[in-house]
Amino acid sequence: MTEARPRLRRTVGDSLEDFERDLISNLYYQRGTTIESASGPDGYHTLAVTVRDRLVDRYARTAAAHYAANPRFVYYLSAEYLLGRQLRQNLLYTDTERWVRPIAEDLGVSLEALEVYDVEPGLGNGGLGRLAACLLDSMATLDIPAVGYGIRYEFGIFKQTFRDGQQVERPDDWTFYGNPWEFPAPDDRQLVGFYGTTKADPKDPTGLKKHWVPGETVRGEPSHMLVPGYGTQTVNIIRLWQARASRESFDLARFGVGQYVEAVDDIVKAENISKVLYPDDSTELGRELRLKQQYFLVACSLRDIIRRYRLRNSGWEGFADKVVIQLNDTHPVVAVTELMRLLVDEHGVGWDEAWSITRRTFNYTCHTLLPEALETWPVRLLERLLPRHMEIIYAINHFFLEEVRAAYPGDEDVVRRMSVIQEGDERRVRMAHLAVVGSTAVNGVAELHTKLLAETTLHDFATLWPERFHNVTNGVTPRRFLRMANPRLSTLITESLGDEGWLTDLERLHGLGTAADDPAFRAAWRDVKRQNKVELAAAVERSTGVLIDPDALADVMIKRFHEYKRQQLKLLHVITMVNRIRADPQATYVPRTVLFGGKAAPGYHAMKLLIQLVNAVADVVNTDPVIARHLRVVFPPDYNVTKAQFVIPAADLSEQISLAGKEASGTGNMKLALNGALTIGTLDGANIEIRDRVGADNFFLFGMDAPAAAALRRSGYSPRSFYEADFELRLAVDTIASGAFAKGDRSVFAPVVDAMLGRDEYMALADYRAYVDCQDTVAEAWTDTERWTRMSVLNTARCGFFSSDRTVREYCAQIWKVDPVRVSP
Ligand code: HBZ
Repeated sequence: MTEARPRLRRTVGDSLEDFERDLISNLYYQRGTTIESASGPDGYHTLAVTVRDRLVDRYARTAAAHYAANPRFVYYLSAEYLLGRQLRQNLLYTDTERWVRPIAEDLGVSLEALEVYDVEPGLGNGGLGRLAACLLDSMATLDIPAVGYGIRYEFGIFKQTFRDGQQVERPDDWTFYGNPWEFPAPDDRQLVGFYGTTKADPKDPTGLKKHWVPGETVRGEPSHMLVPGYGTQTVNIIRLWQARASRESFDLARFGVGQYVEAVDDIVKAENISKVLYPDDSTELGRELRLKQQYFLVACSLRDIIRRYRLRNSGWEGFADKVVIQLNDTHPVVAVTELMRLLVDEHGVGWDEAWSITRRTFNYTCHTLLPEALETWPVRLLERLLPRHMEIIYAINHFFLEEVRAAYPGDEDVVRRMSVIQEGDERRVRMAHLAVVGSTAVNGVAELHTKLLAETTLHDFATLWPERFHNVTNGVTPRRFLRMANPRLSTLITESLGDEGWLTDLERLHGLGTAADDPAFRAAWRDVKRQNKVELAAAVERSTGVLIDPDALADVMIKRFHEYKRQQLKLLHVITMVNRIRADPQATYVPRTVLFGGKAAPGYHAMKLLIQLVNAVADVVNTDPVIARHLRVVFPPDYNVTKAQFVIPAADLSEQISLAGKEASGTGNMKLALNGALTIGTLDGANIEIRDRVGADNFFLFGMDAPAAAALRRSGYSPRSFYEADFELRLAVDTIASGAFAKGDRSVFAPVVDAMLGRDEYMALADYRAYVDCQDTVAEAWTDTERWTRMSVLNTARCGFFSSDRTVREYCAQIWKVDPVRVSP
């Protein structure tokens, strides 16, 4: 390997003195203030850039090493990233926290006080966005050359507040005070077209090459954030695109005549593209804008990928050897057509060669099983917004259906089912089909999910191309979700295992297995959990005003509100506990705190009403002196990555109660088990793999499995028959219907009751009895403290598999075929 560039000089030192000097210098020369007059935000920003600069050094060396090695790169395309707070992470990854604490103390501030200014970039909705962040962390940690591409939404996921118990969404103006972690890179801006017309190329006899004349162009301006690896020198980047109007968009003439609003019309329209993250698909509004976002991300990123490829390579034959693109769900799938367009129309590559390159470049991860969550776009919308791409889709589909017809002569039914175009009153493009057709590998995110994908949603494709289908079970980064979130447990683990090697080799947690039998270790384990609960209790009191008992069983359900996840089932259990206490206040009960966390999509009315019901039940429970002696229900608003890091280490019981066959994987389930919470769960998603590993004795299983649920549905499911057959269930549902949680008003929560007794789409009532009985087993188990602790330790000890490092290694081996590039210090 030759060094093609001059040697890079290090600019920051690595001693405490260097760090302190840089802090002061940054405060003066970056922030323009002095120690005496610095505000909290001044302190935070100064610390942030000082820590960041340590990473810039590594980034420069990473870029040089990558340039020299010219390796195959992974490009991760995702509409969402939930990165979490950056300050603590970067202190840990640069090992500078040990300096910062004493320096801050000297200056009379605490790290905790500065951290309140560390705003989490909420550029995602839930599991899919957080998975993207975990994978980036692990790729850097494993020295995998990678870039994440996303959108720099001006407003991230909304802030959730409660007014009279109802969810109220407020904008998340996350960059209001500036973001010290990002670097604008205006030189790498890209132009993106929309609308317009296409023209045939008279010189092209095949008719497959065309010329697109867009009717509108928008600039994409990138900035990047650093993604450091843990325990290594590699620092990768995530590149985020922001939409900017082209310069001509400002109408000076109109402005001159006082038409101030009209003068900036085009600017506003263009910049709306990256204005706001879509809070999933539940709202019909703004569909066109959402498709625009998707194409904007794809167009900017592909041009950037090609630019990077050309820095060291020429010709197109080798493109797929240097570039592998992972499509995170269907949101960026229009990339398949964009790469075809770039190759065929703009770079003159023949269709067949372009298709071979494209197919070898892309891979697709599916994150759902719900048919309604599979994206489709109206043909008419695509024809208008992306006319050339629609033509390319027709051509891809034409050649693809020829292949299908060759494989199944005379079977037009299979052709109709597999076609990229869905026929009907309104013809639509099936993005998942386009993704499978245009990819080398397709993967599900847990074993059951992959199996069900191949058997149901993508059955025809898995039959035609079995070699394309893979499973890569999700994982989570142990750095953020164990080491950072749970420093006490981490210290205990390190003491027990002898060193911190487990942080990058999580299977080493198995070493805790023997410690589970040591009463002193168990006592220490309990002590950590209790301290975490004391801390959580203080935070919960601050945010909700409700006092919780750190000695009560902490029963947590933290995830997006969705019918299939079945928060309604958890609520029926809570109400059953209430009814039991009311019926027999003198009996002994295991004290519990039930903690809910999660947002509902703003347009998802059923789930917003359920949130209101949770809050209403919490009110009744927490203010009734008899009930509150045994039970508390809390719902701290605005669950996000930061709050997850508070709640997860304090949890005793992890609620993973989706209807079997509906949750693709789950990742919260992994984070909680890794932190020693016991799971109560169905045989769904990755729960199955968690249970396989921690052992059936250390997992509270209940309910129907996926085949049983499917069979019940086929046989004609009647929620009412379950309601009528079970006294406690009837009482719980009737309690809601009676208006007991709405000051006697029966109408408020009537839709919840109607949904339960009418369709009960996710069969909560069918699993109710098994669930409540299983919760009784949980309560019983809780009373045997030593046994519970042992189970808790074994959960942590046996969850090493669920590190996202393992996930990334599997992607590398099965799908990406990339090798690490080491960066020397
Ligand atoms: O992806 C989740 C799955 O529900 C979960 O089971 C899995 O563990 C996780 C990671 O693989 N899916 C999502 O989070 N999906 C979304 O957030 C989403 C966002 C926008 C959409 C559709 C879905 O338009």
